[in-house]
Amino acid sequence: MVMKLYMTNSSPPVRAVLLTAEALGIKLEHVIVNIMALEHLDPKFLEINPQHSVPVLDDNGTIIWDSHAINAYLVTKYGKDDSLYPKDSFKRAVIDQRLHFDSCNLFGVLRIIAHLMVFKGYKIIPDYLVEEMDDGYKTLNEFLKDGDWAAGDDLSLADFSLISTVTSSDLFVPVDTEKYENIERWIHKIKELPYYHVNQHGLHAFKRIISSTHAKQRKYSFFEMLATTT
Ligand SMILES: N[C@@H](CCC(=O)N[C@@H](CS)C(=O)NCC(=O)O)C(=O)O
Repeated sequence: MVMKLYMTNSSPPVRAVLLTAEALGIKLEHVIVNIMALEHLDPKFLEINPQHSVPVLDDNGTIIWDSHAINAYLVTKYGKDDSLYPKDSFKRAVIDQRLHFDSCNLFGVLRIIAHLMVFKGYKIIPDYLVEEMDDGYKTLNEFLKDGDWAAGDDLSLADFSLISTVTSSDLFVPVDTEKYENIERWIHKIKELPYYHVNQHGLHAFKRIISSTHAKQRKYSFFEMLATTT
């Protein structure tokens, strides 16, 4: 039976799963959860995922949420090989570190910014979040110093999570490509993957949502802001 993916393709974590499924040649039935219409808070959806987030995978009754967990599951259970998520303990630990970095740092900050803009009516991104995002870019640029891909010399799940996040966060806090040229090189490389269009497609939907918020960065620094409020 075809696995179901509860999703909305504007979501960066959903796009990370769609990239993984494409890379593995897995077909998924898409079940759309409209977050703008708050369908993720519907009691029926909460029964499936009490964390009320997409993506959620339903593999014939086995429910998994969190894009990073879903991707690891898909490779482990359905991958023809383990290249995207190697069993080798050190290689896997490096990929896991990048995935947690995505979750806590880059996507973690993006999620807060998007939430403030889309649901809380903020028109200006607080300086602190811009600085946090930029610090994430700086770290990612370092990761990319020694290899073509986010976790070294080989394409892995880390690339799928991080590219869907970075191409989205770039709309709020643009990546300074002069400062972070490794990120620019990496983005170009990922765009050459034959299934990259999956991310691009959802990114357009994300762009449409956030362009309606007219988000702007602050023009003054966090410390200046503090000075004006004390
Ligand atoms: N760590 C989760 C994050 C998922 C997430 O935050 N998804 C957002 C959409 S981009 C969502 O469902 N937001 C609604 C909510 O959490 O209430 C993952 O990687 O799947």
